Amino acid sequence: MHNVFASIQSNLRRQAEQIVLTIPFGAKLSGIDLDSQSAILAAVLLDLGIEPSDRVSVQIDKGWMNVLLYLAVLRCGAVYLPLNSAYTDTEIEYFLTDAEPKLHVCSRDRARHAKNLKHSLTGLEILTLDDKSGSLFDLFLAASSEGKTVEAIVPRGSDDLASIIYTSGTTGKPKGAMITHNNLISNAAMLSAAWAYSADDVLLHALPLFHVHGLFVALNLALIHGGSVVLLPKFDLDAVLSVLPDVTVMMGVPTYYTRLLADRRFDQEICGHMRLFISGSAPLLVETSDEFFDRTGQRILERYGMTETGMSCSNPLRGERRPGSVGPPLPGVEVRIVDEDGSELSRGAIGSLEVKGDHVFKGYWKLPEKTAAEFNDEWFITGDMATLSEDGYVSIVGRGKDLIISGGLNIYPKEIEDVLNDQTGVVESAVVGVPHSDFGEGIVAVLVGEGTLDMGALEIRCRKKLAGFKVPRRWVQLEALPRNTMGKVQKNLLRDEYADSFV
Ligand code: MLC
Ligand code: AMP
Repeated sequence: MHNVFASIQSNLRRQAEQIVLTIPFGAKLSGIDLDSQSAILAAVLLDLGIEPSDRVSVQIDKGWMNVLLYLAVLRCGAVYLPLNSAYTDTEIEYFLTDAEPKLHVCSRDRARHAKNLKHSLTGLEILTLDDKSGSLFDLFLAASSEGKTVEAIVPRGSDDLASIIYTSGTTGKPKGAMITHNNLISNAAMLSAAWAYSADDVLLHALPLFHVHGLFVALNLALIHGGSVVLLPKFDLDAVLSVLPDVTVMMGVPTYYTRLLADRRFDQEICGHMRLFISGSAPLLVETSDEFFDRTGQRILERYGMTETGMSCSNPLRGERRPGSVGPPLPGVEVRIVDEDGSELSRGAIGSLEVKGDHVFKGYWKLPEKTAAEFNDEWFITGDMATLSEDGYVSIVGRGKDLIISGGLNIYPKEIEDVLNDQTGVVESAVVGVPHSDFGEGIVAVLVGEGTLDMGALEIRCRKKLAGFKVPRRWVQLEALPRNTMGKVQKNLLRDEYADSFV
């Protein structure tokens, strides 16, 4: 049995009577509650005709029903496809057209647009869900009162898909990363071994549930190997400070830690009992790591990964947690640094980071050629530039890909430039990321126009197409973009020029 839900169920049953999921001021569910209620929701999905390998796309608010839906989809052997709640209708239309889900579950305020889509997407069922209502919620209540449930877990092969998560790229449209049951089981096992994650742990979960970090690194690990989870709807400083005394582990993007440090209530006393603070998804500045250590006496444990691979490296739980480094590869992961020709470099040299292991995804949905292009034989090319020290620590020193990471969210300039270049009056554009004191990086759009461009109008049009976090926060018009002798836009010059925009 390779269905990852089987691993989750074993842990839920070990904790049958204990509270495994707590929503502050909301639901509290024991291991048996999560097991039995996900079985009821799975029965609903089976009645709706969901079969193994069918995609179920999900754009709902974070809450206990979100967790149940994730579990129910896995239990049915279907493929869980989470979508950022900030995505616009235009973005959602692309994902649904590409992934061809059988069922799309969305929040009620999204349902109207999704229903319009239904005409163009054959066979798509659309239901709504939040923690207290929605058409899927009604079906769940009805099934519950009728005593409907499923005992069995749909068996899956280790290479079968558990999830698809879309990730953008330097060229073209977002690609669906196909993540298998074995990817999830093996990565959770690696993390649990590396971090000594156990039933005694209580996880503070403030991350979104639509990305690898919140869904797999945090939730999946806790459900398979951990004790309980305190689930906050989002990262809210007051809420985080109020639940900190009740938890033992926190995971977050660097912005969470800089926001905590900016608040004087965050001190040694409030986190003295904490076992572990973990950071990832974006570089944790050495200054942040040091300031955190000075304030709390604890060193944040930084790890590294990506959607396609789950987690690859982690600083050690015991041993040196080295600021500026993401630590050695996890047990079962191999890493190497190569030059432009794909030949392995010696220790200390900067090159392209490649990884290998059971955690590496199966490929991009319906894109075998793009998949092949991201592999160097059996090594996955991460697109990150890194060094490997003599003692085996990896440091990410830059990106080989044109990528901005803002508040832990990946933003590919090409996607924004495509939207800007389509606007009347825009001749060309270059989008760059520059330091941002809260988000790590912030977005600047540099434009060349036929006349004077109306930046306000451009921003509004951008917002219609792109999720809010992708909309540039600074707009600049130039006579011409700086180019090198090959005609390539020199983004490094633009980054230098506008470096002070958000600090
Ligand atoms: C929100 N906004 C952002 C943003 N998040 N802008 C830039 N970058 C972000 N990350 C904008 C919104 O569009 C809105 O602006 C305004 O900020 C307020 O929105 P909000 O939702 O209230 O913001 P806030 O709650 O402050 O959210 C910021 C955040 C959140 C940092 C707490 O983005 C977050 O939780 N990020 C974590 C992302 C994550 O999980 N990454 C992991 C990816 S997996 P407007 O103008 O539109 O109204 C991965 C692999 C790995 O990378 O290794 O883990
Ligand atoms: P995503 O595609 O959203 O999964 O983001 C993956 C990317 O986030 C990686 O390729 C890195 O560029 C970046 N990343 C993740 N963790 C770290 C980290 N600890 N330090 C630096 N960059 C990171």
